[in-house]
Amino acid sequence: MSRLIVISNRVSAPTAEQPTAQGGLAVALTAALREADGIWFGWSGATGETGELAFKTYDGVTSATIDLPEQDVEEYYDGYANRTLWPLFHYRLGLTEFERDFQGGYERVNRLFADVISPHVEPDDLVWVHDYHMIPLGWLLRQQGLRNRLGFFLHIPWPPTRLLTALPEHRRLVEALFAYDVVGFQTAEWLETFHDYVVREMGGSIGPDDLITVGGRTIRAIACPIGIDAKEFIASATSAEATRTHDRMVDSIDGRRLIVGVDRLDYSKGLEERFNGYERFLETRPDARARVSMLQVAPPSRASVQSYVDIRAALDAASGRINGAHAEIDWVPLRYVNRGLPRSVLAGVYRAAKIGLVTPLRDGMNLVAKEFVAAQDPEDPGVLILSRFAGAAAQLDRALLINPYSPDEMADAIEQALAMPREERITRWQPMFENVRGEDVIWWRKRFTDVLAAVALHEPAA
Ligand code: ADQ
Repeated sequence: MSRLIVISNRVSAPTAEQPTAQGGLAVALTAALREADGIWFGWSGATGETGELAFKTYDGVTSATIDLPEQDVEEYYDGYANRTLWPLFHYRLGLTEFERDFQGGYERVNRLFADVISPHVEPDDLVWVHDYHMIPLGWLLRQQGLRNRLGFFLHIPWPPTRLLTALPEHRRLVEALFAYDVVGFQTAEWLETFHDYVVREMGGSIGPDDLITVGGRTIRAIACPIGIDAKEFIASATSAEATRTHDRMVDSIDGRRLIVGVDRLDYSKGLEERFNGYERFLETRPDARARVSMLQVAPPSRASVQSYVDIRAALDAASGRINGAHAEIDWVPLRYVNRGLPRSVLAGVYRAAKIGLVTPLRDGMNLVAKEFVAAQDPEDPGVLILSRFAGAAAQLDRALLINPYSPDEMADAIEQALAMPREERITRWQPMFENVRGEDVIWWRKRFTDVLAAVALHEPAA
């Protein structure tokens, strides 16, 4: 069996300080790394002079991290990753910054990763690179002479060709993807937009069996939707901690129905539009105060980037406006909490909710939607209201799918969910639950690595 090498911006393998893997991706990859005796490489998250890779082995899993100088963090991470690629790939051209220095930092850090990692890769290893921070890494590893099977998975959407071409170095970025043997996207939709670029901009051709050829090089590009650690999450929804949280939530809403939103505080998650949709519901349904209460949990992220400071200020203003206009002495329409919650508490919150509002403007997948489905009581499940622009909508198509830009559609969907009879809620929830349980994160990891393991070793160009 080949070893597995995972490379991503940050490493979330368990350590002595943090012994349980955090999040589905960490769980799936940790299990695979343990089985395959692999290594997970990435940035330590610390700034400082770049020294040697720091290796740590905990509970059978080895991680290797490196510090990055402040300028690299500013240009590569805050800059090119979070101020250029993230907004562009989420269709937000107006928020995208085009700075040569950012691109320089991005290439420098990718080159550094290639330099420090390649001596640790053995010829038989499967190498799996993750996400938009590391697109050129495969090409740089090939420059070091690596002939290994190389895979890349994009966790975020692939943008339409007409948007992507606004990036001055778009061609160079996409060409680098052809150094990999397998490139994975979350949905068939992102895969199709990738095909469109390859055909229009590169004169490539799309063949059978997920094959794509450009010039003399053929790679496999697949749709491979990520899932959650379903088994663990389903179990945690009925744990003592989740049950305590559930009861606490139910007590706090005094017979009303709970609407819940849980997101990283990011403009792609459509939080401002969600608040506006809820506000429209309150304005147009005078009896709303007797019927609902909303909880939005959104821990701040990427606070060193101005657009994140701006979205936070906009949400503070919107929540203040909504509560100012609609609160009663004994009722607050919107509880807005700016911090993360432990997973079992989160599971209890989802289970107490009658409506899960998951309304990103654009999202590669969105695991919150899957967690909400997994946490429901099978006898009395809540209703998922899901943005049609989330990757998850392709699998969770029995949710109430809405256009998150429309406050009226959102208000109507809330009304429809509140009125939905129990039988219909069960009929909609059941197939979604089967999907979340079947296509979980272990399924995803296995599907990707099986495709990767089946490709032939790379032939260097003659
Ligand atoms: P993210 O944009 O970070 O990830 P998402 O899939 O929505 O997004 O959530 C990631 C995790 O964060 C979920 O497990 C969720 O429970 C957790 N989380 C969010 N808010 C939380 C809170 N307040 N407290 C505790 N936990 C919280 C990127 C892409 C997504 C893609 C994932 C995985 O943007 O589209 O689904 O990668 O590929």
